[in-house]
Amino acid sequence: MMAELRNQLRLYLVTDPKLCAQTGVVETVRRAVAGGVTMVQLRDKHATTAQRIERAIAVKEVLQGTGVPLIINDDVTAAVAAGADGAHIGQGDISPVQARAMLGAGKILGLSCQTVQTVRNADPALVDYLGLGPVFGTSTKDDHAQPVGFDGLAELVALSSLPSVAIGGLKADHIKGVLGSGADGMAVVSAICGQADPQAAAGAFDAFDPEHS
Ligand code: TZP
Ligand code: MG
Repeated sequence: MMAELRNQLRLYLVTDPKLCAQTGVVETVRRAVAGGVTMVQLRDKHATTAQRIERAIAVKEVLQGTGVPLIINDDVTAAVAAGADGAHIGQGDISPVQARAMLGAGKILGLSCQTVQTVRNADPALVDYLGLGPVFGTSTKDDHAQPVGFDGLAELVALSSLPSVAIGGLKADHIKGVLGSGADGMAVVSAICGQADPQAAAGAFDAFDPEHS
């Protein structure tokens, strides 16, 4: 189960509806998964729960049979209602205790951590994986914390037994730095969302996959 999750975290697409406006979120996901994305998170800071549920159900259809899990950002209610594979919460969202209670035992719960203290506080009995960063500054999230760089990332990864995915300003040529820090994979938004060819954009990460080089 945990080994499977570590593999699924390898190339984690986080969608941004604004960046995906031209192609659309659902179509971006479809193409990105064809290009090798291994996990998908729907992230829409401005949607209602009803809109998130509707979008999640549409994306679920696209992911059917691919083995790629669908995670909903922030909104555990929407994740449960849509029958998604899990939810991802941050330090300012509902607590992992509450989120786990709502999700039940079988679903995936991710937690964003930016600091040593928040990683130390992450309870492996409640949380399945950590999102760590931002590694680099990024304009995709305007209120992001201080970037940690690869050294900071390595420090955070080493503090927890949980699977982890790095996020923040990551592009295909950062994969060595990310895997070298001990994280299981990388989460990307702008490296895929809004790219003219999301399938090729996802596929570019494969060129740096140690299993393929
Ligand atoms: N959390 C920390 S950085 C970030 C989130 C959601 C955005 C990452 O976007 P990008 O475009 O991959 O830098
Ligand atoms: Mg959040």
